[in-house]
Amino acid sequence: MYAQVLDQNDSGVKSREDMSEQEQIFQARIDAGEKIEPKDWMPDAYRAMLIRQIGQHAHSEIVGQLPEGNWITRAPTLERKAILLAKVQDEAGHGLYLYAAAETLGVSRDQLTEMLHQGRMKYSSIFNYPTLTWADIGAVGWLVDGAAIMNQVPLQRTSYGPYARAMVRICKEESFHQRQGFAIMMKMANGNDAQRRMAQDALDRMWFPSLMMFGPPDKDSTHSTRSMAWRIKINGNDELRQKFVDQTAPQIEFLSLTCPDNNLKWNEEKQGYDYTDPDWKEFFAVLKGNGPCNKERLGARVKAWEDGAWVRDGLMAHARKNAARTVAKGENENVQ
Ligand code: FAQ
Repeated sequence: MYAQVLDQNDSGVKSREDMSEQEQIFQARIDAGEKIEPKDWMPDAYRAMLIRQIGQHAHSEIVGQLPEGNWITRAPTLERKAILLAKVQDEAGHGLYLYAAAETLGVSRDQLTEMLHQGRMKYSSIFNYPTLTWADIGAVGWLVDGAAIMNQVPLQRTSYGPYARAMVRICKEESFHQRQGFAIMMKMANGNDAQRRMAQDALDRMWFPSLMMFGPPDKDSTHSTRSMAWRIKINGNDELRQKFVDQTAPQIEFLSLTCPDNNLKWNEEKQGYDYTDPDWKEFFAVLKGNGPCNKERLGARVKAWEDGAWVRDGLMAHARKNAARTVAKGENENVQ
């Protein structure tokens, strides 16, 4: 059922004349800023678009734990370890809220997980890059969470109620994550020469992959037009990328670091920074599974799923016994 719905996920926008009466009423509700709730009628393609985006978002939160989890045992102080642990736990929580939001659309978490493991669903490209030094953990919080918030704050106003509500809490937590990342970067950038070099190196490696998080340029975006007509997405990919650059460029200056993009320059006329696009060939190669860590990340998720089978089996067996006990108790009471 889910795969069938996903297959109907074409990207064209219907003109009002081509819409059925039901679709017109639905579109009018969206245009009026109403929230769509799980039991409301919705076009199959709207449902599929949401399952794809929310599922991909949930997978990103879960896979996103891996590059940071890599540093929990190596955090430089007890305090930093406690903060990083809390952050990674938050990401797990975000994944769970999002899987729960997707489940309201009629797809189970197990189905979404299976699709991820089969390579039929994606997660954010950024998590296919390695975290090589402690400064990378700062850069992940500062740049990756920074980009995530830029994209997610508008999603609090997305048209699907359960997704919009999940985003409210997620955004609050992401904003703490971004600050902790920037705090690490400040410490490193104001530290000794070796620490400054590590901070610069982290920025050099993370800058362009962070810009990729917003998706391909609008002209190559397959879903934007339809997604924005349904107010699933509120902004285009390029608009949010520009906002991120405008927000981050002064922060780079504040840290006395150098952006790896030599063309980054304030443009008075457009009241924004000019910047170089990331290498889109690299982006699409990462999406196809050929990034530096794709195999490692997916391998870790599949292993965790397989290693956890006995826990799921145990819980299911317990649930079955409980259900049988409840039925037997009911039958006994009926007999008496
Ligand atoms: N990576 O037509 P569009 C986080 C795919 S959460 C991989 O423009 P759309 C928290 C796209 O799926 C980060 N794939 O797509 C954290 C489509 O392929 P498909 C995740 C990408 O959906 C921090 C194709 O390219 N955030 O970081 C990417 O309209 C730190 C064409 O693209 C969300 O998921 C990409 N970067 O716009 C955790 C937010 N970009 O599916 C731990 C919600 C595009 O047809 C540590 N999602 N693709 O096979 C969105 O806002 C949107 O889905 C976009 C993409 C903007 C990401």
